[in-house]
Amino acid sequence: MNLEQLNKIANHMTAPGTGILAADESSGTIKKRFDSINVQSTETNRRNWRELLFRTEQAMKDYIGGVILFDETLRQKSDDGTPLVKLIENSDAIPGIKVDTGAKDMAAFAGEKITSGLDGLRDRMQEYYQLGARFAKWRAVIEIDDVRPSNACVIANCHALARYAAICQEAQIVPIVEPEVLMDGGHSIDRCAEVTMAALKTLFMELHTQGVKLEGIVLKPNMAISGKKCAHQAGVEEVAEKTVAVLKASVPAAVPGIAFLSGGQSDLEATAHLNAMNAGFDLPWNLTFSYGRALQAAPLAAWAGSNIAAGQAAFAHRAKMNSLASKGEWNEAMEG
Ligand code: 5MM
Repeated sequence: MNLEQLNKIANHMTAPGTGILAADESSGTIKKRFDSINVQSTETNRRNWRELLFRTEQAMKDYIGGVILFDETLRQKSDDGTPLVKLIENSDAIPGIKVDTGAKDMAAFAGEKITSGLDGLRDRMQEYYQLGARFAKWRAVIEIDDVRPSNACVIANCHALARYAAICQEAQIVPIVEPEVLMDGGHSIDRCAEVTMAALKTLFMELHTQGVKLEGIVLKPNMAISGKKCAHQAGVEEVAEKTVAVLKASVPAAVPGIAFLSGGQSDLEATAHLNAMNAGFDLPWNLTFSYGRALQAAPLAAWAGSNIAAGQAAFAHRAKMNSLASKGEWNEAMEG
């Protein structure tokens, strides 16, 4: 393993002003997104949508350091025969691949999930590297209420994340490690912070046990945030302060970059929270975005299956706003 090279890739994707586009929706998820704009989820439409994003040239060059792809997209070509991976590389962004095979029901712990995909992963990694992927992503899903998550759920998911990360590094691929504590539910921000802290502490213990080099990973966590149904919604400053406190207490400084998921936050919330953290705190890591919905919701609605220019303009705008937030230089007036 060439750790210096892994570290360089992790830093490239999370450098101030730069973040990651999560475009790795699995077939079921992209169908839901397309349903919302009445577009059929065919292979061609999925290709057209993603090509639109990757051909937003200036925004891709200026603000996007990495793109997470689904297996299908990694193999697709545009109408003129250019592989989509090539479009990403041409804008100096790095192509990556989602390698987990989804969150499945856990045995013995009703209502909880364990992410699958370790079987055969070592072999799949070789092919993904040949196809151009230089980083990968694995997402664990942790549900939260008064009693959940169980220790079993947290430990099993963190163990799987660590084994995945070790396999990635062996194949010279940077692992994005994503333990997502969901926003769904009526829990308070303090309960979310408590569970997120426990998950991250377990994760870094497992990463250590499995021999993963922290200099060659990117962490993709949730923010500490109120549950969607919680009566009291914490404000921007409280989210920033509590998220930074959790991260500082659980993420070693050797990690080069932390790139948040948006998790169902509105576009503006996701940008404002990231900005407040970068503007208000001295941090030992790069702190940026790896957003799916908070980067794609506005352009998807603007595109609506046919309006390429409007879709690209909306994507360029959100990417720029989040780029500014990754430097703590955003304010709401810039939203126009
Ligand atoms: C883009 O969505 C990713 C894939 O989701 P599925 O496996 O459910 O299809 C997802 O992992 C995403 O990368 C993260 O949840 C972050 O996306 P958001 O929308 O939360 O920023």
